[in-house]
Amino acid sequence: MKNIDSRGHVTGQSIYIDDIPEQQGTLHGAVVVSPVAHGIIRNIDYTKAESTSGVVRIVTAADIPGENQIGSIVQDEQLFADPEIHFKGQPVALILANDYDTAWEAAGKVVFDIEEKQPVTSPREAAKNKSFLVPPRTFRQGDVTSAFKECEYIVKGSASSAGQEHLYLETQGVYTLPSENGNIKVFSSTQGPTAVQRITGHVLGCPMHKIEVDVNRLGGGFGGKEDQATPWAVMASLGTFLTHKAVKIILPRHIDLMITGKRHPYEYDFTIGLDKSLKIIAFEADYFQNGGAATDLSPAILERTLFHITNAYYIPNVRGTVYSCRTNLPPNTAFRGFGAPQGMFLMETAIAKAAEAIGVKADAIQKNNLIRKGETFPYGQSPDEDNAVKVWKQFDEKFGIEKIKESVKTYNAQNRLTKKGFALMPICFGISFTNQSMNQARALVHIYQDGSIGISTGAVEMGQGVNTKMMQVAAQVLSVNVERVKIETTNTTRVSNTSPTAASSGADLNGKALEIACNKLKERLILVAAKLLNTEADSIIIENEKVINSGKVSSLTWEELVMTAHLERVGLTENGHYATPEIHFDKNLEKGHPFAYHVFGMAGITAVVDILRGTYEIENVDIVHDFGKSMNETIDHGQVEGAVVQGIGWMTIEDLVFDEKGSFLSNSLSTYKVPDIYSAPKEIRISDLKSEGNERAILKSKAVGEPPFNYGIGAFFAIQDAMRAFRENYELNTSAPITHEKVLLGLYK
Ligand code: MTE
Ligand code: LUZ
Ligand code: MOS
Repeated sequence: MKNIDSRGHVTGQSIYIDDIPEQQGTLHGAVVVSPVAHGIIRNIDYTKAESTSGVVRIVTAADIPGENQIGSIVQDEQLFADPEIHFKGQPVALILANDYDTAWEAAGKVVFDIEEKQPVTSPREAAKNKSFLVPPRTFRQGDVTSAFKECEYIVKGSASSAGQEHLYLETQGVYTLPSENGNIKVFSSTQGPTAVQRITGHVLGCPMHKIEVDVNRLGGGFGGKEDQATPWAVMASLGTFLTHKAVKIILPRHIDLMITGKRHPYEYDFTIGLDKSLKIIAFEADYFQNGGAATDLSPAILERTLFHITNAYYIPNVRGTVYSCRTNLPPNTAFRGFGAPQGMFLMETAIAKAAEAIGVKADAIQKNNLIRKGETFPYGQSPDEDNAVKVWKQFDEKFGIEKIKESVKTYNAQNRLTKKGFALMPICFGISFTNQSMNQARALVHIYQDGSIGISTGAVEMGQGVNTKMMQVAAQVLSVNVERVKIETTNTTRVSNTSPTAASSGADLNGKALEIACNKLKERLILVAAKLLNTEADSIIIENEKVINSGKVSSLTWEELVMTAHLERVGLTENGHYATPEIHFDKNLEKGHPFAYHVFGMAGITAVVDILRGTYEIENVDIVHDFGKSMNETIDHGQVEGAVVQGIGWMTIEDLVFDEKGSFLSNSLSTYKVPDIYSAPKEIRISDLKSEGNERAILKSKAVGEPPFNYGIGAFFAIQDAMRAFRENYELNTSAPITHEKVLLGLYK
């Protein structure tokens, strides 16, 4: 089945927040933001803004009827800074005007009097001051101290990885409508409708039932709208609450870039120890996460880093500690991978450094340490499948590791001014929210009198194709043509208490809930059919819209069956509730079984470096990926391709630059480069791992949204492998991204 949104997207007919027809009298909101990163507000002068023609009202912290607090895990983030400012770009007020231009122009006329304080931007500096968002956490397995004594090789080092801007094509936005009795309808570009509903209620001081959140689709989220779509929705709702008018806020791109959080930059210290046979015996590391000025999702991201510190490997002795450091940057947030890429990056860096010191190729170490069934990750769970090893084997059969290495060698012998490099990147990603209670979902299904079907779930469509997958689930379970199925918007009035669509588990959780609801309806229809055909329920099946009675196709059509059921007063609406079974985790022991299953895979990346310019291209990416039994290969391959390109961007050209005062300098698309069609790999070949799939995955089709992001990490090592072909004594640069500038400097140190 094709993605149902493809046509609308390419013809411009898909509806995003800014495309919703405006109600008469709609006000436009502009956010007034702090001009400095740290300080105390002495005074704010709104006179010039207020007197701008077209400005209707200025909303400040003083107007909040409930609490000026939007923190989700820890309540440490104000909607409007009052009186202390913690990052540059922090919202302090909202200007409501008759049109968009007037609102943003007036926002620029606000005059601040701030007592400035020294900002902190480095996580190591914050750690020195013991300035943490939450206490550090440590995962352990075995005993590293005694294990290091047994090691033949011990390599120590430091590393860092930068942040990353989400660059969803649709910037943050919301449209709120007033309703009677103070009720508010919120159209939000959010991955978390319930978070918007709950926090709006909290700030307005009203129950959640007064707030209806509706999400049609997002023009991309990538985690950037898991938590950080909330403030704008709350501000607009507050505007509607105060003025009884519709309010729209759409962040201009440069404001969105400046004030929203990004992927967490990390700094790392590690020690890795191997025996003579290249088995990794011990690994020890400290991770300094740059959390920014408020907690946001940092504790959950910290946790996912710990779950992935050993990537796809079994290491008997491990100690990893993550420090969540408070700095004066915008609060960093969820981004595809959610801390796992940082964990995997350090593991691969440690392996590459060890390989460099020992004088072997990294893949000799990688291959030798892949995790197998029965072996445990530091958090106590074992993989259900031997897929790490299977992936490696299938990759070698399909693409030929030695063959690729030989061709790179030959190329380098024949070319002086360009050099090729190659790296392998195995991955293993745990599927489930690491917070157990979030692993639940609901779905609502109506079968209408004419046999058509309307489905609602808690899943949010953000380009990943979850709506298409939901329609497939309903059509497959009810065994009807997919044309009969309509997917409704994601709406808190129809489906309540949703987890955000995140952790790659949107399709699994909501699909399972939907499967349950559809099965209940199907059972009921079978009873009706049995009565009509004068037989027992267990001799009836519904298949491709036909009723089959003891193996024989009856004359009863789907439409007749549905209408009869309705006339017989049989309910044609059902709810499904799903909670992932068996998962658990003990935070005191830091052990348990947090994941429904794991997704495995491996990429081989070939890069070409221009020796004179320091520029590079990613020539090709070969992948064996564990889709389970993919329910939609077009969508799933699209997810892998998009994720790979995004991962490569993080490791190569995307460079966030802040100055020491906490100002974001690369806040335009001319200074912050994301991969475009020219810098994307010339070729991506994807081979599906031969697999039976996994029962915990929807229709055995494994979650695919985030895991393949991590393949991009291979580009960091492939590029430096090419550099070593030019300069034999080149030492691995462990600071990502490996920009063109760094390559040029590294070639001619
Ligand atoms: N694909 C597109 N096109 N746009 C997105 O915003 N977000 C990613 C991934 N793929 C994203 C995407 C992230 S961060 C997640 S967690 C998953 O999609 C969420 O959707 P799923 O749970 O349905 O896979
Ligand atoms: N969000 C979250 C996530 O709240 N918990 C998670 O475990 C997670 N994992 C990946 C992406 N988002
Ligand atoms: Mo994705 S980072 O879980 O939204």
